[in-house]
Amino acid sequence: MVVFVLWAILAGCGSAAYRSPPESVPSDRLEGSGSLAVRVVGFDTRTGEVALALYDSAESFGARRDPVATARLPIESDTVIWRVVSGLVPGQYAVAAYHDADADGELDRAVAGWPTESYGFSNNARRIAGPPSFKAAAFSLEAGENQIEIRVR
Ligand SMILES: [Ca+2]
Repeated sequence: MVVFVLWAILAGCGSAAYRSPPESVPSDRLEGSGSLAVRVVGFDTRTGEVALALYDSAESFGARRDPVATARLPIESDTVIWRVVSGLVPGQYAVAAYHDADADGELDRAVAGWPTESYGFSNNARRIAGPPSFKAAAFSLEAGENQIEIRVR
């Protein structure tokens, strides 16, 4: 069950459309809003893609539904940077990421259900079994530019 939930959260990565701000307002100029850059490191190979999802509540994080933004980015160097410049409202957010090494759109799992592709969360939150809580993975996004780093493993 716990493993299933982890899988479900990670499966949400890259599965929903990116919510862009109104076109008439440059996204980085919405008053009081924040932008986010997520550095992802720790890839054991440069194959495939990294799938990412940004959540703004414990409910959406726990249910891996309604992410604020998602992305799938190729791994062209040791570091992948996801720039989420979308007029984010300051507050608590959490990011889930996994290395889709074979680019099949899924987090590969062993027969027992445990992920065989590397993954990580904001704050590098991790538990031995199952996903971290939103509280453990959440960070405060402030107005202006924000940057976090996630190490997948
Ligand atoms: Ca995969």
